[in-house]
Amino acid sequence: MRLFVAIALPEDLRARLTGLQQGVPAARWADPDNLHLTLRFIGEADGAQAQDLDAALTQVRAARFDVTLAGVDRFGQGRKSRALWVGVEPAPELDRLRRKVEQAVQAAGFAPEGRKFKPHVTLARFKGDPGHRLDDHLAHHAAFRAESFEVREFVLYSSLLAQAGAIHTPEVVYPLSPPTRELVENATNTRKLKN
Ligand code: 2AM
Repeated sequence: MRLFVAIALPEDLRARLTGLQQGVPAARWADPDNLHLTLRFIGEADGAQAQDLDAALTQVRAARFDVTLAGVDRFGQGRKSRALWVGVEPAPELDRLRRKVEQAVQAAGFAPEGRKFKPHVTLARFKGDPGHRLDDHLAHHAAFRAESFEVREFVLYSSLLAQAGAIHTPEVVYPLSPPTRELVENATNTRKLKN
């Protein structure tokens, strides 16, 4: 199985992102159903490794948080551009979740991720030179900013590389914790004490 851990995007946000999936003829646009924010690419794993991974990810504890997608950019330069993507506004909670997921992945026996985390949502990939149309696209959508959304869970996906493109299937969903009543009550108590 080819696995990765990611944050799924709400349907209305994915619909909005499809508005950015045009105007670059050389682009191989990602299927709108597949648009996601990768936390960790795992790669090939057998059944036992997948079970260990699931057990470790189940231990991850984190609270819900908001994420805002903004800006467009590319991986690679000029003729060697490889991907067009939407960026993510800095969110310390996202980095914290990413670190916890990374710890869990390593606890399950996988090698550490060598690359720096650059949160993004890939819109398109390029095989050849995308030409000036990619520059035009980046300039035109530079000010793109979506409504923020609340991340309530993260997902372990399997990815099947098919002729028509990758098919991503959610295998396990890991909920993040909601703000608890207890915390609200504690906050009230604290205020009372101070008064
Ligand atoms: P990308 O969208 O930036 O290409 C599933 O393939 C997900 O894992 C993709 O979102 C992809 O990110 C990410 N990924 C990270 N490293 C990868 C790799 N070496 N091969 C394939 N996908 C990778």
